[in-house]
Amino acid sequence: MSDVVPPEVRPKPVVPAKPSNVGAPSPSIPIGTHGPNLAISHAVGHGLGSTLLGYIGIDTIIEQMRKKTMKTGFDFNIMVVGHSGLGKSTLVNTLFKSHVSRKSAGWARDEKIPKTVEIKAVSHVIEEGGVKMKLTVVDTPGFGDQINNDNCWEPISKYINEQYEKFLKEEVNITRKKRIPDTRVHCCIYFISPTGHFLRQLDTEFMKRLSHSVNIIPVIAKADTMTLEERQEFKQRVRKELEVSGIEFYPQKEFDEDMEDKSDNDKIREAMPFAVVGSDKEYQVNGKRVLGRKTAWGIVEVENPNHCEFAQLRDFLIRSHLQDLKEVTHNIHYETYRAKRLNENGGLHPISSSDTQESNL
Ligand SMILES: Nc1nc2c(ncn2[C@@H]2O[C@H](COP(=O)(O)OP(=O)(O)O)[C@@H](O)[C@H]2O)c(=O)[nH]1
Ligand SMILES: [Mg+2]
Repeated sequence: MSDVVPPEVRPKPVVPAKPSNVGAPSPSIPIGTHGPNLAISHAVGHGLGSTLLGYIGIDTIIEQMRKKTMKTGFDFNIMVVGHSGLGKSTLVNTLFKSHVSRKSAGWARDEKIPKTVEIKAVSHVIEEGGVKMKLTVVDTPGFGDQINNDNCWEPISKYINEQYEKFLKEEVNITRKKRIPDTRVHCCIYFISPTGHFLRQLDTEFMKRLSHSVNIIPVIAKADTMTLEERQEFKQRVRKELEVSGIEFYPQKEFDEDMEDKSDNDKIREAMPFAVVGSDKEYQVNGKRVLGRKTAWGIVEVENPNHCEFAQLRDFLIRSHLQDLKEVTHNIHYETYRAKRLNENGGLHPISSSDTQESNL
């Protein structure tokens, strides 16, 4: 093996342009005996080092992944839970700036409170900047609306597990789909009543039971019905109660990946539960059209951080943690379900594709 490679002028990379930070010193072991300039990167092993000899193009993986995602799009499944009238449908419409909730074919116009918890999933494809997101909103009308709300978390838990089961069956099929349709719930937004008092028993019961199978994001609904002081006090009280009850909401401390993650997520955890206001009506404020709620005293602007914490929730949910929500669902919640199922079954037997149902979402 020839160890010493004479310095040579390498041709410039054809695609793409070398980013400015390429060529900056990277961790490498200088091989002192073979010449003053030769350096071989640790990770490259017996190959020739990338540091000195020119641009390889490893960083283009990002662009390649971007192109793939643009082509295939991605699934995002969001569930809303809380008793009726707390603004669940409105908030989802506010988040996605369109009528993505309560728009299924066959959804009764004069929606009555169901006698038991119902689960309704409605999907839409939303496209922005050439990226397609298949959004599924899972609504749970009837939750907490009965006189006796015992076990009303059960149908929700069943739905969540059914989606894991569907995914698992697809995975163990001999002939697998190239892309398994993902109907697993990536996050469950839990709406807390803006009572200013305490959490209801149902709230703690639900979150306790479900927090190990889905990412729960608690929010305080209709925050415009409280004064700023009441809101702050209530938030603090809710945080304390969640801690005392041992409820781990998303982002869970134990899944912080490094110190940077921890410090970012600590800030989010300290600000949760976000006190939100939803609206799908637009108003003109200072020459700009904004989503807001018109009251006798003025307009509550949903995206104005001085008015409520909707923007913080939106940034967290979509702009910074959407990918992580999907990863935690897949790597932690689904993995737990999968391991349990495979253990209890002595290994799930492969099933033919005709045995599984096509996702109808
Ligand atoms: N004050 C206030 N009212 C809201 C808010 N969000 C929704 N609403 C109103 O509350 C009612 C119920 O909202 P909806 O989204 O249907 O609640 P859901 O039953 O939880 O889906 C509607 O009249 C909404 O206009 C909010 O943030 N603040
Ligand atoms: Mg609704």
